[in-house]
Amino acid sequence: TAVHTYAAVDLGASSGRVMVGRVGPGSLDLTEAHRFPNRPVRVPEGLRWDILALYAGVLDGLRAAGRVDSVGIDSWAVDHGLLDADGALLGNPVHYRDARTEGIAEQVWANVPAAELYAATGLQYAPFNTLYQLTAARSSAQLAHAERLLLVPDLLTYWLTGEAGTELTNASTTQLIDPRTRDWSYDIARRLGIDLGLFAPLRRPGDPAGVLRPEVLAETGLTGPVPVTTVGSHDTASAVAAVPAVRERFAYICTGTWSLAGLELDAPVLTEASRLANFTNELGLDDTVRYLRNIMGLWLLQECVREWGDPDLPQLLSAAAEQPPLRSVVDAGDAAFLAPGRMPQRIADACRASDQPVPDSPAGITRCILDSLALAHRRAVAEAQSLADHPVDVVHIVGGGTRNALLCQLTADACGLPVVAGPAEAAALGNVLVQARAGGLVGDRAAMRELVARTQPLARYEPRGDPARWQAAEARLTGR
Ligand code: LFR
Repeated sequence: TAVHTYAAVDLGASSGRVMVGRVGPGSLDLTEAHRFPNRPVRVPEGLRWDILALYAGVLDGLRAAGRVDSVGIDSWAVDHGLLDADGALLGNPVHYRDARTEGIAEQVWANVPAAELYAATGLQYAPFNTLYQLTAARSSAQLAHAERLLLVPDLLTYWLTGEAGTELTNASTTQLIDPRTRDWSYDIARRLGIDLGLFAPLRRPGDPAGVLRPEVLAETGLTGPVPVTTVGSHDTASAVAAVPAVRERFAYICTGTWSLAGLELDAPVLTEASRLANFTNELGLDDTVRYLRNIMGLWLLQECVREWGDPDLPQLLSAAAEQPPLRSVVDAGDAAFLAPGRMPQRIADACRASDQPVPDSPAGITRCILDSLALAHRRAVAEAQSLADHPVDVVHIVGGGTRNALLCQLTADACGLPVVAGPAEAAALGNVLVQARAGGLVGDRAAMRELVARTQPLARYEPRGDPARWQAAEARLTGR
């Protein structure tokens, strides 16, 4: 038939899903085959991913998906498993919110100054970049016994196919890739004592990644051969690939646990001003650069909601919409919010420390979070345009946050630009489209985006009110 079917495995920080995409000439639809929770586990040695539960979820999802032409896998970035000489996994992958990287960056910068590191790798400072994780682990027994390091999607691909590779868009989040050559930063790795021999050969979105092993076929009830295709295995790379921008110059915000706000560029911006503004140059599809800033995102709200015992979300959001606007804001880019736990108290503390009213109800705190996110979106979108000298006329919001109409409207208001919201499952769609493109079913990146724009429901939000209010709120945080 003219319609092809693809399984997209998309793992987020709080849930994983296996989606089925059907692509035909001019058609694209996506359905959910299986969704499962991703529950990190705290053991005596720290916070770990339950990688076996995730792999079991992937197998259940493939069984539910049924016959597919190919499979692709994406997940969050930076985290990895270490394998021994027999190819067996050494321990549970460490969660990027684990405390082991505290104080590590300073040790790294003593060897390679932060400015030099940025000029070489283009990566914003985040304590969890793989580079810092490997430095934190340098005298661990596990690393001493490791022969191979596989990033999470590459590890799952290895378990499915028996073939090991390192996908480039996700590799770019390790801080060991040079965004100009799109190859390893050999000099940085050498100076920091990181063994690049741990990494399997680089592969790019669209490359073949093997076929499902016979045991996997037996477990999932599928009939082989079922190829696995390399996609933009960093979820944000897949999500950016599915931004439904057609002709306009656009900024994007990928929303979910994180908000990743920025631009798609042809070349990295490695200036000192860019480093100080903490913008990252991650790699995207087709040698593009994802020039963006990490903002805490809906993590702030997820953690509060967990603390409040899971109240009804739509009700909470409509109560938040009734709250007075911009009463108190916090810096949603602050790494102080990275660790789990006590989030309502930490937000209250931040308001107190900046001499603002302390929100005291769930609705008030929720409004403070959404105003703060919109403000952080505004700042990232504005600064990216000026640092990259790349003006835009529209902001695309993709990912789970598109379901939060208040957040979308506040973002339009704060940015003073129209917002186009959708699709919610952008990462899965980008994953599907790269597989379809590898199969010759869709053309270039522009054609992929046009197909998303034509087939997926999108909502448009016009900016309202006076953007000067947002300027004033920003001044409360920056003192400018
Ligand atoms: C989003 C994301 C971000 C990355 C963070 C940690 O899911 O992949 O892009 O910075 O998770 O890996």
